[in-house]
Formats: sequence, C-alpha cells, structure tokens
Amino acid sequence: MKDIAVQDMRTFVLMGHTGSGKTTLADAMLFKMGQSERLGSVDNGSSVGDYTDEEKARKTTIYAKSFSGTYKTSTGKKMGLVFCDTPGYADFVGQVIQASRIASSALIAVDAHAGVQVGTMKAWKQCDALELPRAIVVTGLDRENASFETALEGIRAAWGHKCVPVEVPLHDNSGVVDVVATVNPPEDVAEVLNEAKGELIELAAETNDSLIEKYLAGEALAPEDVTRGLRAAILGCHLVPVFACVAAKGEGLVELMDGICRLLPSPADRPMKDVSGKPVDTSATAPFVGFVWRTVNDPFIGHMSFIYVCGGTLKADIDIHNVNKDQKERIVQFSELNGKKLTSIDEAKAGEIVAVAKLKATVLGDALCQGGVKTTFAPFKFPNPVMWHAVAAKTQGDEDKIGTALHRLADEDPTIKVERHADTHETVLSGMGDTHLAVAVDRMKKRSGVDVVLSTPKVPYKETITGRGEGHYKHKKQSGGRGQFGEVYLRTEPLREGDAEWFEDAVVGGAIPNNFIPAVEKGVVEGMVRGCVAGYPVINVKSTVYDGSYHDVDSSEIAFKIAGGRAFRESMSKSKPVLLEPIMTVTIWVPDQFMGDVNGDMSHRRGRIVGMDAADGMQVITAEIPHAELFHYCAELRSMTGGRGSFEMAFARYDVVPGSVAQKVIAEAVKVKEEDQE
Ligand SMILES: Nc1nc2c(ncn2[C@@H]2O[C@H](COP(=O)(O)OP(=O)(O)OP(=O)(O)O)[C@@H](O)[C@H]2O)c(=O)[nH]1
Ligand SMILES: [Mg+2]
Repeated sequence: MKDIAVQDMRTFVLMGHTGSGKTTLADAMLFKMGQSERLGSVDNGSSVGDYTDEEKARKTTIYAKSFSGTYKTSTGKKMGLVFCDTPGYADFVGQVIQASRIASSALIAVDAHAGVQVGTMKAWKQCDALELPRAIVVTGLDRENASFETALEGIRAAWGHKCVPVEVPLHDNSGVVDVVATVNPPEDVAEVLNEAKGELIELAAETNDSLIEKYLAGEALAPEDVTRGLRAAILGCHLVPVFACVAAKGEGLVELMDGICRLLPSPADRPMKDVSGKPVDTSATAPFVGFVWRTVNDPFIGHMSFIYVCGGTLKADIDIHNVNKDQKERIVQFSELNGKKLTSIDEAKAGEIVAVAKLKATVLGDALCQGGVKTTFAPFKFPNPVMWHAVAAKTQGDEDKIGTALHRLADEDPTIKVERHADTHETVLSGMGDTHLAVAVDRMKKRSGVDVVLSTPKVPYKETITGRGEGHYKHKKQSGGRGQFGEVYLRTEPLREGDAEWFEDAVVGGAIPNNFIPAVEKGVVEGMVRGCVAGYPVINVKSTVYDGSYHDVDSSEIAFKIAGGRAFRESMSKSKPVLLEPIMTVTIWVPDQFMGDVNGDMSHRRGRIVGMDAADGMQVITAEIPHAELFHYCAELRSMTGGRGSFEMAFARYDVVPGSVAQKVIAEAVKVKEEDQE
C-alpha cells in the first residue's frame, strides 16, 4: 500500500467464539473496501474467507487467513486495513495463536444472543497473554431476543467497566449512534449512551495530566483530545471499546470500520518486539524485518510463506537473510492476499502481510531481514495435543505415501504432531480435538490419494523391577561338529536415580573371559527390549554379571548373548517386576455447574486430583491421570460440559500400573503373542 503511511495502517485479528460472525464481518468489510465484487456469505459458500472445501463443507473457519485493502473513512481519509480472520472452534486454536501474534490489535466478536461464551473467554485470555489492545463487536443484534444492553451486561460481568460502548445500536435495528459525538440521543438509547459517554471521557482524560486537570475543572474536552485520549487508553489496554454491527445488512459497519481507523493502534503504535523485547523499527526507511507467521501447502495457492512486515520496506527481486537459519533466501516476487486471491505487489511496509512462494529453508517463526539486521523473535508456544489416532495404511505398500502426507500436514500446522512410536510400532497422529484430526485426515486422503485406518493408539507401557533377584542360564548345544557353550550368572536391582551405570561386569578370575562380556551385555539389552511382564521395554534396571563359565572350543559370542538374555529374563522375573504406564498432568477448565460431573468422572479414569482453583470465571482442576484413560477425553469432556470444558496436558512420569489393570494388559499381550505364533 504505497501511498499509505505506517501510522494509517490498521492490522488486527478477528477473534471470538465459533459462530459469532467473524467471517461474515470479514466478508462485509471486504465488500465495503471493494475487495470483492459481491458480498460473500458463509451460508451459501460464497465467502471470500471460508473458501477451502473443508470450510465450505463445515460452514466454519478452519484456517487463519489474511485480507488487505484500502478503506476511505467517512471523513475522507484513506487508510490501509490488514486483518486476519481466525477460527472460533477450539480445535483450531493454533491458527489463533499464529494470527494474534502479528496483530496490532484484536477485534473480538460477541454474538448478542449467545453472549460471552467459552471461545470469547479464550480469545480474551490470548489477548491478555500478548497484552494485545482490543475492541469488541457485538454481532447478531437482528436475531430474535437479542439485546445490546444484555450483551453489554455480560461483557462487563466478565471483564469489567473498561469495556465501554463507543457505538450504540438503535432498538429498531435501523443503525447505530456514536456515543461521543451524539448530542441529543434518541430516547430509547439515551441512558446507555449518556452513561457510556461519561465513562469514555473520563477514561480519555485519565491518559494525560493536562486533560485530567481540565476534566476535573469541569471544562469540556476538545473532540481531538478525546480521540487522542481514547486511543491511548485502548493502546494501554485500559479501555476496550464496544461496537455493534449487523454485518450482512451493513448496519453499523461503516461506523465500526471508521472506529477501527480512528481508535485502534497502528503497527507504529504497537511494533512487534524481538526476542529480547526490543521493538522493531516500523518506519519505511528502516531495514526490512519480516516474520513468518504461517506457512501453507494449499491446493489453490501452492507452497507459501506468509510474511508479516514488522518494519522497513520489502521490495521485489532481493536477497534477504533468514536469521534463524543463517541462510540467504531470494524473494523474486510477492503478493497481497485476500482469501485465495493473490495480487502481485512490488512493495510492502510495516503492518502488511505478503505471500511468498517456495522459500528454501524458511519455516514458521523465522525472521527474514535485510541490511545486516540480526533480529529474531521468540518462538511460538502451542499447547500439547489432547487427542490421538494411530494411523495405518489401508493397503499395504502405501505406508511411505502416508508418511510423507502426514509430515506435510504437520509442517503447515504446528498443532499437529506425527510420531513413529518404536515401542508400539505405530504411527501416531495427534492434535487439538476430534474435528481437528478429522479435517487433517480428510485433507491428507485428498492429497495423497491413500486410504487410512484410524484406531486408538496403544499405550507405550514400560516395565521395571521393584526388588532384587538373580538369574542363571547355561547355553549348551552339541549337535555334530562344533558345539555352543556359555554360562551366565546375573543379578538385577532397581537402578538408583541419577546412576548411569546400568550394566556392571563383576566377574572375577576370568570365569567369563573379558572378550565375551560385550556379548553378555548385548544379551541383556535384547532382554530389556522385550521385558518379562507383557513384552514391553524395560527401564531403570541395573544388571550385574558376577559369574559364569566357558569352554575353550565351543564358547562364542552368540552363545554368551543367548545366555545373557535368558539370565536377565530369569533374574528380572525374580525381582518383583511391574508394568509402568505414562501419567499425565492434566489441567481442566470447566464452568462451576459441571464441577461435580467432571470430578466424579475422574475416578473412572483412575485420576487423582492434585489441585483446584478458580480463574476467569471457570473452575480449574489439576489432576494426574494415566494417558491410557485420556485418548477420548477430549470428546467426552466436551459432551459432559456441553462443549464448555477444555483441558491441556503434559507428560508427568511413568508410574506402576495397578494390579487389576495390569492383569488385563498382560492377558492382552499373551493373546497377541499367541496370535502371532499361529
Ligand atoms: N442474524 C445474524 N446472523 C449472523 C450475523 N453474523 C453472522 N451470522 C450468521 O451466523 C453464522 C455464523 O457466522 P460466521 O461468520 O461463519 O461465524 P464465525 O465467527 O466466522 O464462525 P467460526 O468460523 O466457526 O469461528 C452464519 O450462518 C452467519 O450467516 C448477524 O449479525 N446476524
Ligand atoms: Mg469464521
């Protein structure tokens, strides 16, 4: 946007609960800005924003997308608007984390009928974490029984009196009136409007010593002073202006867009900070600094890096430096984005987002700089997965294809993880919920053309011992020619914490010659891979080989390896072996009324509550729960709480599987072994 100064740019992110009207608003703004010829609609699949097949099919946003264009305000000022639409559905939180990182402010949509919802609270929390200035837009005012006043009450109950309307809708939905500028408000909104006006002027005055003096002296503040004060209050997160808009009908739309231009910060007011907290110089003449906030492999637009220009000016046909990778990249050309529409441009300044194709080494979170600048940014932090599927190819021979396709998915979506579990021989796909994984699997099938089978992953059990024991094995074979001979006496005991020496040679007098000790060790390693309880790998066991015997002619490495393995197995089985399972620390957020159900459910999951707290109007339960009981928790918690509960988890430790559960696991292992032998 060549002719627009950085101060006249507004880069913001649309956030809020699913269905609160973000994409509808994005479409309406794009139409108003002349970026679309017709008003797009989520409902009939013509949305500029929700353009992918998976979004059209589900009528919901799945991927964060950026839009840009110019907008002429009612006072005739030309501004540059860049905004990202994000998904409200909890499964796609990763996209919100990415898009909110680069925004100078957030616009949070609240549906008037539904009020403040879980997704609204989450959006707010995310803004808090980033200290992101924000505004609220109340949507859906034309819905039956919707009331601006009720919505406002809910908003203020959640976040207090820093949320103040700057536009108030008329009760007949014929439009909105400006709070500060309106002198004689229509009667039906006079009360709300007058109260808000007083609050806004006071908040504006508080941002500046000379204004507060004037205000206290009862002098009227000049309109420019009020606007300047409001902008400062918003930038400092002391004020959250509340707008009202029925986007599809255009009611309040111009006022909202004017308000964004007039009140919200520009990228120069709130520059991105580098990893050390230093703000990037946003001026057009500064060296170019860009931040890769998203990468995609899109069937429409190919492999792309989306770069947010933090400062300086990006020009075409230049070499830039990827500071994170210390590598040169060449940018031949770049485009501005509006959904799937790419428009080639030759210059971009702070606040703009450009798409660049086929960068060699650049990945999400990288900094791209010019002029010897060495800026880098703090890495993104994404929540751990909460849902898992074991993925296998339906047809043998397709494994490689699936592997590649899965890795491509994980490349563009950092909340998707693909891991090959050596212990269980499974490929496990994990993500933020059932819908997230269903979308990912659909996308992968479509791209790679292979069919997959999904199943509940196997628990990566492990085995260890809780006592000491001894084992002995004499491997002796005499069948024709040369025989085989090796005898091993071995002791096992729990490996002390911090002790790295898990294998000790305590043989004296050459009972086993030194050159065969490594073979015994190999045998022990093999024994540890298989365990003795249910065939799982063994951890935290110390083995000491202390005696044995050999034969001058018949002893061999293989004989001692076999003897070492068998002696280990016998010793381990005499050392009170146990089965271990991964235990996770789980943090669960639920509204008050579901506490009983969620806590009650914990005992079925063998969970142990370790803490309870309240935050953001929710109860926060911390518990330790075996991973085996959590594979379906995401969907089950949602159904228990009408979609309002959510959780996060992290690996805590391995712990002993209780007897009754262990018996089932052992029985299952025996069954599988028998089937394998058939
Ligand atoms: N009556 C009415 N319907 C609206 C309004 N805004 C959006 N809708 C409808 O509400 C539904 C959801 O709107 P979207 O714009 O897709 O909501 P969203 O916030 O983008 O939802 P996610 O992408 O799932 O996060 C659609 O059917 C819209 O037509 C509004 O102001 N009034
Ligand atoms: Mg949407």
